[in-house]
Amino acid sequence: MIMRAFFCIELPDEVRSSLAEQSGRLQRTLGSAKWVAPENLHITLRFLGEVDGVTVSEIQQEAQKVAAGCAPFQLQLETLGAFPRPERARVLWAGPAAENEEFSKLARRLEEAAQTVGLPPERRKPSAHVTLARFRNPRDVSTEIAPLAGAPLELLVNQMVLMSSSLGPQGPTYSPYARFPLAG
Ligand code: 2AM
Repeated sequence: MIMRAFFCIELPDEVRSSLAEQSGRLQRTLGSAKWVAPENLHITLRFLGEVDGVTVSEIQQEAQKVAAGCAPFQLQLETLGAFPRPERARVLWAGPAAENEEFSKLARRLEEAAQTVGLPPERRKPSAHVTLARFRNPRDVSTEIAPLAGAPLELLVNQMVLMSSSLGPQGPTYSPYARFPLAG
């Protein structure tokens, strides 16, 4: 068994629909890009890539321990932002205005877990964000970067999800594979 997978935080319906609405508005001004479908909006904790059955079972054991050691926390989505920077954006996102320590801790522990089961290290620093769009060619979105309408969108992060992803011509389809309640 080989599965494309990642750990993420799911969004409550009201946060998802608010982001979908704002994404729809941005779509009308920015146009051509790969816009993330509303049902696919999420906050990535750790992308695993293609993993085999043994790795999936081992990472679940490690994730269990991580979740047992982290307490639920609040996350506020306050602003639009862009990677690597607004003037040459490849990714347009919604997220907190500043680093969230609890998110960073959870992501750091998952990074350790991934390395424990033999996955290669992730070089990118984890940052809490919901990807709204990806641009094939970098573009200037600096005039769009602003606080989110109706901000802050608040969510209680009380579990993380191991998501499987299958890639199709219409884009990815995500299915929750396992859930890990934060119980620390
Ligand atoms: P993102 O959080 O910035 O959007 C599922 O593909 C998720 O894993 C995406 O949301 C994506 O980033 C993240 N991810 C990280 N590295 C990836 C990679 N090499 N390929 C695909 N997705 C990756």
